[in-house]
Amino acid sequence: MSIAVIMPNRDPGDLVRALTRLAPDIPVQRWPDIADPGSVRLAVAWQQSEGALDGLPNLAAVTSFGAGVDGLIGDRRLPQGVAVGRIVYPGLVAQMSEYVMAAVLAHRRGLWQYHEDQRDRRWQPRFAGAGGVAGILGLGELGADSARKLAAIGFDVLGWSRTPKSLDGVESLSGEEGLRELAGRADVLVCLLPLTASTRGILNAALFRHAKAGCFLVSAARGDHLVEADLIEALDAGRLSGACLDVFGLEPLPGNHPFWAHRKIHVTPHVASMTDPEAAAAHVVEDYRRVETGEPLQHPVDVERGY
Ligand code: NDP
Ligand code: OXD
Repeated sequence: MSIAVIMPNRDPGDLVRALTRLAPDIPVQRWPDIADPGSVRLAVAWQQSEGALDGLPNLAAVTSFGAGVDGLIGDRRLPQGVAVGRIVYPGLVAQMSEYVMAAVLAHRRGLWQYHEDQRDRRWQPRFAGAGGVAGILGLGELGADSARKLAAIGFDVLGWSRTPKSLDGVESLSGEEGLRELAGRADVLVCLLPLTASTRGILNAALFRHAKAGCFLVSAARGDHLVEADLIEALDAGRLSGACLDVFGLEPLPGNHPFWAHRKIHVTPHVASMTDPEAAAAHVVEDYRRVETGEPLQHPVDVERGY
């Protein structure tokens, strides 16, 4: 029995080496060179091409090489009946919280503005109090940690999720009403939702109209949460004060995209929380063992629900 690694758009070398080191007893096959398709029990996939999971008759589970599963679930040829999982581990969660706090604090303390001032040799102090209201969309593995950490450094934190949550220092909101309330109160809006049919395009003109004047947006989950033209419109109209974006509808962000040159937009190249192949290998080996012993995956995904 074996593991298949299916990552057409990135070099799977580090992951394969780590798997082999951690579990020399488990054969690992790299797509597209699957010499023994009948032996594959678990596949690790990231941006797999449609059909890459076909022809594996004993496949029991697919684990996404990351926390997001929209690419996996969006595969129209995802084999029916296989368990779907994803990789989440403490370091992945901590990286995202660092990114979120870095973006929120850089905005809060005006660091981007001072960076521009320095370029122009301008000495211009601006008063910037402390704290404020942070609104987090999505209180899952990533959102809940960011919410707790923002609360711990003095922010009033509102969190929005499908089902109500009880998290220390975080006011839980849900439903359409809750989303509008959060938007209206938050100085900083952070999106950490999974991309599903109900969250696609959620960062749009209607939401920005409800947003508190001067709200700052951090979008770090998936590019298709954001209606890009609506963001530019809200920034240019002064409704939002700025945005820090890690994810985009099209990645890499094309060179002629207006986000690159927009003075109120800060772009990072989908790096908020990158999966570490070593940590991923340990996770994958454990998922494989669970498949073989008939236990559920560590982070199972509800395919119907979309996350
Ligand atoms: P989880 O599945 O753990 O959490 C998702 C959260 O979103 C849950 O709180 C869920 O509510 C909430 N949610 C889902 N749908 C809705 C909805 N329709 N309305 C309101 N709330 C909703 O996800 P993670 O926290 O692990 O990850 C979030 C996303 O971050 C990933 O899907 C991925 O796209 C992105 N990501 C980005 C990375 C980057 O580097 N930029 C790295 C890693 C992940 P409930 O709790 O009630 O179910
Ligand atoms: C992920 C990502 O989903 O890197 O893990 O975007």
